[in-house]
Amino acid sequence: MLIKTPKASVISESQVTDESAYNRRRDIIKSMGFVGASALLSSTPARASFFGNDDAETFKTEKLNFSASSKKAATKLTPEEKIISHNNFYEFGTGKSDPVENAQQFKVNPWRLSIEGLAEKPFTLDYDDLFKQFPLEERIYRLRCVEAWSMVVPWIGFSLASLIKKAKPLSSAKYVAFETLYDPEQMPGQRSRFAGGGINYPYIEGLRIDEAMHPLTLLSVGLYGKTLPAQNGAPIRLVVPWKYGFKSIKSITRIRLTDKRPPTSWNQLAANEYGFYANVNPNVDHPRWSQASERRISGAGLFSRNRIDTKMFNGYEEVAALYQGMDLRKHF
Ligand SMILES: Nc1nc2c(c(=O)[nH]1)N[C@H]1C(S)=C(S)[C@@H](COP(=O)(O)O)O[C@H]1N2
Ligand SMILES: [Mo]
Repeated sequence: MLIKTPKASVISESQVTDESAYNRRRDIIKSMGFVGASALLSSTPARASFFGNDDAETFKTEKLNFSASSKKAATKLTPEEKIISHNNFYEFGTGKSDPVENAQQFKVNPWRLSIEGLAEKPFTLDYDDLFKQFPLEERIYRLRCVEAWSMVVPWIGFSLASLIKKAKPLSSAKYVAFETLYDPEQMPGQRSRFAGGGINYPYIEGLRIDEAMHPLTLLSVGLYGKTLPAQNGAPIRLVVPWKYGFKSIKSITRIRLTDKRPPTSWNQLAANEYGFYANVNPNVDHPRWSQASERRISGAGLFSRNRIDTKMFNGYEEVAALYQGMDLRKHF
């Protein structure tokens, strides 16, 4: 989300890096089973990766059992190879192809996710519990990044509400705070402020309790029928489809019920640009760009990227009642 303007003298260097990164990404996607990805580069000779390490194993995903969404036929999904190779996950680098390149060795099993704070029955889930404690369902949602691109993703998961209900929240619980894994050994972006885009790790996010309990709010453990790839936030991440993508925090280890509004990572970094609510809103521009439209990442071709109008609440108007009487310019 930070705009980089390279000096003329470094442009040739960054072009070389981009090309190597592109080849590396193509190799990883190929080794994940997307053989078709090679066709994109048919005119470019294979070359050694800038990052080396070409023989390293890629992160393994597994098939999930879930109830399929009935909306599938009606919605044009973003192709899987796009969803898993164009990512924001600053713990693995700030470039769009950094996560797929740098997260392949990420260890997610064992995992511990705790739900704690203002609850009668706090508990912890281990890796297997993430897939077994709650029935899994497919939810096809639009994901709108604050940077004005979007995708349509077939997530698999369960409502955050079912997890929170199980913990029996106290009536004093007004907000829910989320925290991503903190592990600089595995996450290169956490080793320095520069590598991680200035964020003070661990990445933290938050919702009001009524937003958290809304049936659309999902804890996702998979996409396209399988467990999440590392770069998409394995083993478990939040998906709040009516808010900008940065609210959908990845690789969560802690969920805490609290009576105070929790601090959030992007708001800490630039409060004038990223609010706590971050509801998708075509009428409130980012200070540095318009939010009236977005680039929908769709077809597999490099140039099949369409500009479409952005809708209020990303088209999920059923959440409007949550914000009745609030000035959404002030609470952006
Ligand atoms: N921990 C963590 N969660 C994160 C981010 C991040 O950098 N770190 N990026 C956010 C942003 S800006 C977006 S748009 C979405 C992207 O999700 P995707 O890569 O699965 O499309 O993840 C969000 N969750
Ligand atoms: Mo984003």
